[in-house]
Amino acid sequence: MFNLILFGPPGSGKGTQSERLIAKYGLKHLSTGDLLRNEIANQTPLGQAAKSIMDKGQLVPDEVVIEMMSSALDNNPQANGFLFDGFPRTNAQAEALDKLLTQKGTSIAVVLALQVSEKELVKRLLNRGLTSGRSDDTNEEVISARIAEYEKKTAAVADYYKKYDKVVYVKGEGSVDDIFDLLTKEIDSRKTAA
Ligand code: B4P
Repeated sequence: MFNLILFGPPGSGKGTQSERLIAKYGLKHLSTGDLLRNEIANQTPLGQAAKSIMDKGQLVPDEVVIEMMSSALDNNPQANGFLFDGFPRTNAQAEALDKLLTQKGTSIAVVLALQVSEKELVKRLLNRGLTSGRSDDTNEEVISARIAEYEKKTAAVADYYKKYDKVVYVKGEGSVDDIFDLLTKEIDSRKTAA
């Protein structure tokens, strides 16, 4: 099993690159953002509670996303590897993910961390907001709040994985194709070594 985390601030290209990476490597894509938006679309109690938090640009409580991720892992027993996108976003989530994967006899192979300037992040998210219909992408104040949440709670997750020497930083600015090439080089070198 090959499991990887695509890491980075909001708008860094996690969703964009995930789609291509899962197609190339046959991994199961688990995006907490997508799972939460699915709950919102289905008007579940979880989705209704999450929507107001997401609309403010804040993180949904750890216990909610951890439970959601635990179910998603259980629902995919045939997967030959997972790509985690937007998860973990806090150290508590990282510890929980380690436990869940250990229970399944596997672990994270690598954390690929996309680096993008704040100016570029805001530009991309406002641009996506023009067409995505995502309420958290249309308001610059909410976008700033999301970036601030990332700095405050999520950036430290990279330090958590650095302890295990699993973090690789990748330049997230440039063409989608060029960034994809950088990511695949990192993955291929680890898959060969594994
Ligand atoms: P997510 O759905 O994870 O949203 P994101 O971080 O904004 O998106 P992503 O990084 O995937 O977007 P991408 O760059 O691909 O989270 C949304 C919310 O859900 C969070 O704010 C939080 O409230 C909640 N949530 C999710 N997970 C959680 C967790 N674990 N714990 C607690 N709360 C959680 O795309 C951005 C734009 O950039 C696109 O328009 C794309 O086309 C463009 N783009 C991509 N690559 C580009 C490039 N190279 N050049 C130019 N543009 C590019």
